[in-house]
Amino acid sequence: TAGVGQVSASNIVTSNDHVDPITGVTIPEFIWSNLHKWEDAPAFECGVSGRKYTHGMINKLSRSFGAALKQHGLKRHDVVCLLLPNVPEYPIATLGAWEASLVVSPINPVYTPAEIAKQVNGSQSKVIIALSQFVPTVREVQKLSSSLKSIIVIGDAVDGCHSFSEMVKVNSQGVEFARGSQFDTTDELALLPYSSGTTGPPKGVMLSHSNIASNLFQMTRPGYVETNFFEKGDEQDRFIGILPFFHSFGFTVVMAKTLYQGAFTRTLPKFEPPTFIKALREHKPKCVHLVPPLIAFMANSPDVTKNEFVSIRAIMGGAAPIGEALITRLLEKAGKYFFFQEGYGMTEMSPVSHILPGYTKNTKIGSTGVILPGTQCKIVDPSTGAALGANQRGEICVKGPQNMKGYFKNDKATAETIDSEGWLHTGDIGLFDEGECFWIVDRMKELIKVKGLQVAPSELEDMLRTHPDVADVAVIGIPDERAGELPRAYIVRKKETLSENEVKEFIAEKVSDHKKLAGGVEFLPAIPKAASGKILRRELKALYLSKS
Ligand code: 4UW
Repeated sequence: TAGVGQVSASNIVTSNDHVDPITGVTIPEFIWSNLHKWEDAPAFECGVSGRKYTHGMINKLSRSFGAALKQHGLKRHDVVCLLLPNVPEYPIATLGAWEASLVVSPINPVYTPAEIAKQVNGSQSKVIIALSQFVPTVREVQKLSSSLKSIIVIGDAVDGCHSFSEMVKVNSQGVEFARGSQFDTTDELALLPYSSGTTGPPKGVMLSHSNIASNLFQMTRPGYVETNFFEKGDEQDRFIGILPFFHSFGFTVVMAKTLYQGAFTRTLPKFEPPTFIKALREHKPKCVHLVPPLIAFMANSPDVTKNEFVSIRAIMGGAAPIGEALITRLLEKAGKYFFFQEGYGMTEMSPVSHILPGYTKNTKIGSTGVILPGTQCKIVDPSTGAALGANQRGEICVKGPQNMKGYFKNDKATAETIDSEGWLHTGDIGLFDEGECFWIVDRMKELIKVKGLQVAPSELEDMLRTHPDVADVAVIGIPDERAGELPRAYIVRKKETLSENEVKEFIAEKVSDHKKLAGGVEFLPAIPKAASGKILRRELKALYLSKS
């Protein structure tokens, strides 16, 4: 059966499905390998404006865009960042950059100029591709960045910016595009998303062409992703592109997989209940990819009825703990069989390592499934490093062709995450049962997940330390029904007059919404710390839970 693994004597779980890493081809070469089968079929459609592109158009326009980027003087390994919501042009910009041997760094478009500048400067991005309406924000970013040289706008023309719609008209005939035969694709950098990993501030995650192509191949082996019947003569697979493409889940599993599988995705630039429900009704998705707050919306909102589930054969969820109760409620509401497929991933793993395979047919609700083909996993006792057997809790460690090359210009953080044997230490606590299905039970790393998006405590702590009345600080995530978690600050103040509101405002003016201290602020005489100086976040969490 697809997905069943094998536990070795040394407690390493290996997938029984063998696949070799995808090497020797770029991501575009890999993605377009089946283009002839669905060239004229629709690929992406904007759920607001109706702008629509076929697979063949995405292929052609991305090559033109790649040619234009080359004409622009951009050279192999130059970084292009994307400041875009989910729009049908997202894959054109991404694949165009790859065709031109460039590296893509996706940025959350609701970030503040200071947050954007951090990623632009960290990644040394030379070009930013943004919606025309974001240009005022980008101008602020330019004041904070020395690397950023030019702006490409999607939408109305803006003075001083290059026009995406002009660039996609460039003739790409005879242009030499990146070819996997020209370099080592396991080393060639393709994507540079930002993630804080297990500790510290957000860092550039170096994903190669081979990382992403391998992950796409692994997750689409028969039995894992249950919806692709297109090749078997069935109607085309349809998705809703609501999860942000700047995040690894939306980027690989929704956007890139749409192209690789010949699917048709309706993109939604932001979550608004009416457009989301309209998309479910009109687009008739076979599979919807969701994070827990969206699953909660579908399960709880009276505006979502049985009718919205008619076309759905699978809902794929992950990025934060979902919980059996919520999944059960969702299945009951649908009033029909659909397969709830939980996945587990991390930006650093391209991102997928585990998927609940089709054969489980909702008998393993709450499990994140088995390891992907070509991947190994072990559960390690964090204090001894020993690999543990079935039903024992420990840190999840993963080895596979989807593991990142490392963090950008940060060998120390890389060495702390990937050990000398190639195991990536996820900072998550989990276990596997006798059937080798895995369960995520806790998180030992600092990371806070708000609506499935990362919030790095150290980023907020560093900001708070710059406040003149703050002596010491720690930020943790507290549980929240709607968002999953919310950031909460514990502060040792220098002046008794410093108020909760002042602290909240101080942060609110610097960060995007999901990083705000919506979990509150509490003042303490001292921050609990280990002898090493490390913040004892568990004690703070216990303190919070004891009072709530
Ligand atoms: N249960 C509990 C889960 C789960 C989870 C992730 O922002 P990042 O780096 O990356 C992601 C990626 C999520 C993802 C990718 C592909 C996929 O198929 C899928 O499921 C359908 C999900 O979120 O954050 C990584 C961290 O997010 C937590 C966990 O702490 C992990 O280290 N996380 N999935 N199912 N927690």
